[in-house]
Amino acid sequence: MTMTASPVKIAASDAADQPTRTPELDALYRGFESELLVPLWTEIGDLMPAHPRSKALPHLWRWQDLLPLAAQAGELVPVGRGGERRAIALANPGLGGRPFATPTLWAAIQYLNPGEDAPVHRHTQNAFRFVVEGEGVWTVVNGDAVAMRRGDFLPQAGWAWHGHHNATDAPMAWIDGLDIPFQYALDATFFEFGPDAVDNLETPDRSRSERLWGHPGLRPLTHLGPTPATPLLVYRWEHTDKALADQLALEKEGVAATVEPGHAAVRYTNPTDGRDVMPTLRTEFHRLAPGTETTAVSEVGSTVAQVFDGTGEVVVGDRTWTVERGDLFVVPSWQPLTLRSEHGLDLFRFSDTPVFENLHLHRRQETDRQETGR
Ligand code: 1HN
Repeated sequence: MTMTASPVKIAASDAADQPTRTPELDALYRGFESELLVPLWTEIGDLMPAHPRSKALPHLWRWQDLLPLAAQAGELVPVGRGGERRAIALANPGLGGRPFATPTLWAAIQYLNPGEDAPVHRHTQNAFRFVVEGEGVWTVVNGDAVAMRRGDFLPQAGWAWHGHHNATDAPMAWIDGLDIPFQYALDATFFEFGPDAVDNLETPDRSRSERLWGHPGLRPLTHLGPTPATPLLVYRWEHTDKALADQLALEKEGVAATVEPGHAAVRYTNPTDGRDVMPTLRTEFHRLAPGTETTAVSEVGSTVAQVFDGTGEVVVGDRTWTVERGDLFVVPSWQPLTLRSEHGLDLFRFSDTPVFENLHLHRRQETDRQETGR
């Protein structure tokens, strides 16, 4: 077999315990290269840092920049079989131009014109939609048509059939979150085309999933055995909003109801077991009362967040941004996050935390920003 140029390049280490460079040592390293071998002593610093050093960077995308570009794609680019979705992904500037928001998470803005269908397909990737503004699209998951409206969170388990249909005369944009980069790294991905047209064009106010699963604390006796993964297909804004308002009201009444003073939060959970709605994705909604600053927290794993309402300041590692409705930002692994708001802030966030928890790799640390800011 002829050898092509070796992809392995060994840099002579300048670590203190290394031998001085000699012709013999160079020949040894060339030998390693041509046999596709890499000695640990030249790599250990990168492979085993003292704490996670993500290649992903903290980054902010402004909704006022994203939305006009998505609308322009709506004018110029059809949606249909092959491309499947008019979805435009956030590409983290540290990840080499791949459409990856973080090493594990995909995030995109998707846009559907009046009367348009996004064709039916299924994939092993877990997905969700979150609606920051507008309404008029029904996402049809395994034949169940689910209305999408502002503030709604719509999870969709891997391998569920799904297509979208805009039944109104206005375009609609929303965000998608998926575990694409994670499954890509694991070589675990399967995909299948379904019908070209969305098979159920009904536009019910409430989906079948809500009618069966959407009653707090009430589990249908028809489903005491194995239940579908992610049975509830939408978490409506009215419930999320009320839960957060009640937490802040209870805190005022002296009941311990918030994460920390002025900071209310809920996690979207599976109604049958109280766990995260999807095995790879954690999804939460956070509300800061006016005049709140959160404790800086570093966590293993990465987060993408979208401002739902209000304004505030977001600090991620050494970056600080002033944010408003629709803005999306990335928190790479182990970079401390602080939120501040003078007038109140509502924030949707998703992360890969369940992966790390299940693999016993999750760590969380409240941080003194002075000491660890990079
Ligand atoms: C997908 O199916 C959707 O169903 C959104 O809306 C984004 C990105 C890559 C592959 C499939 C959707 C996607 C996607």
